Amino acid sequence: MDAKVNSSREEFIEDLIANNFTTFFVATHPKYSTSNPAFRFTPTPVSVAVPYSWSYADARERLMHLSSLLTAEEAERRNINFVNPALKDFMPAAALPTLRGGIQLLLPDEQAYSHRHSANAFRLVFEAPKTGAYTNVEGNRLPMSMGDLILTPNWTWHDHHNEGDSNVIWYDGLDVLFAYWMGGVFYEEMVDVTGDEYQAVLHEADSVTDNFGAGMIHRKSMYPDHIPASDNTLIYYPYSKARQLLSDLAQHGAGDPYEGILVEYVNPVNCGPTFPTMSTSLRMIKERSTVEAMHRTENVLFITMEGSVTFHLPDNQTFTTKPHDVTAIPSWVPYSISNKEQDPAVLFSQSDRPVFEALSFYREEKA
Ligand code: GTQ
Ligand code: FE2
Repeated sequence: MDAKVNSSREEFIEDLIANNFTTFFVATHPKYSTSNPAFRFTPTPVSVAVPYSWSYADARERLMHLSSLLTAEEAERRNINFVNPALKDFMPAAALPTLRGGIQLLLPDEQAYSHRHSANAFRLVFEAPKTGAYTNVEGNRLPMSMGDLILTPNWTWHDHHNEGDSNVIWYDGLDVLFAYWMGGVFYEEMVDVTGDEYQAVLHEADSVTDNFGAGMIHRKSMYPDHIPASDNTLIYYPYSKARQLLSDLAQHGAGDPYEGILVEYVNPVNCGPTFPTMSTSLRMIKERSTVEAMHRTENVLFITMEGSVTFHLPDNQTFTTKPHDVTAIPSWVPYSISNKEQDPAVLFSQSDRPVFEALSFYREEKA
């Protein structure tokens, strides 16, 4: 190719990009190709995010510091969010492309006023007083004890309260990044709708849980496998029941080399995931055992609830976790999880897999 053609091609490309156009040719261009994996179709998914792990001790220290600078009232929600280093410059508070995670604190006698939003959210309790901490979801007082899972589905009113004698700290998981990128975020404060800042307590938690037992089934029994969830009325899953189920399954020899002992929190109406956009599950990895690596099209945040595990990723990257550490695995990144300790480890996970399944983008493959 002569130099003149070459330089006019360069000028053409620069003009195109400067005027907000593009062409497939840029995908193979030495200057532009590397920045454009979404344009040049890759044989398998390449995530915009990177794997990452946040230590609870580091996050908690900053949350406590924040509480000395800001009252719960001033903060609206006093939290520290987990930010994926590859996303921080162009996505708001994203742990993964679709998922937000953070920890939130209420000191004794504090409360966080009622609001509702189109984004689905859940709370997973990390530290709580013996009694007195709760979230009110649509009038239901749902107590917060270590490991309890509380759902605040799309457009449900929720306010948080700490009437106990020590701090309550919980993990907030949301699908709001997905909603944000689609243009689906709506939000409302209760005071603007009703004039009240908080909801009245209309029911206690047993009126929710007594209808559905543990509200969990062994992942292997979920059938059909890929139902998108709609409204889930089971908004409270106490840890004691979930943990007992894992122990029972372990006792009976359950377990899968690629999953460990995996139970999924389900919407009891259709046995589908907890939210249309997010699934939540709890997994036991037995002492001195390893869960083998797979590629999966899901963005998943793991929260170590008990024990310690090591995630093994490509290029010899490893993350070793302690309780309440949060580990992000983007789509298709293969990982194995080993538990080298003398005790079982328990991991909670928050995944956007229901979105992939509903849209027929779900794939998995042994690594
Ligand atoms: O507690 O309602 O971390 O609405 C982000 C958004 C917590 C909450 C978050 C929220 C909440
Ligand atoms: Fe909220």
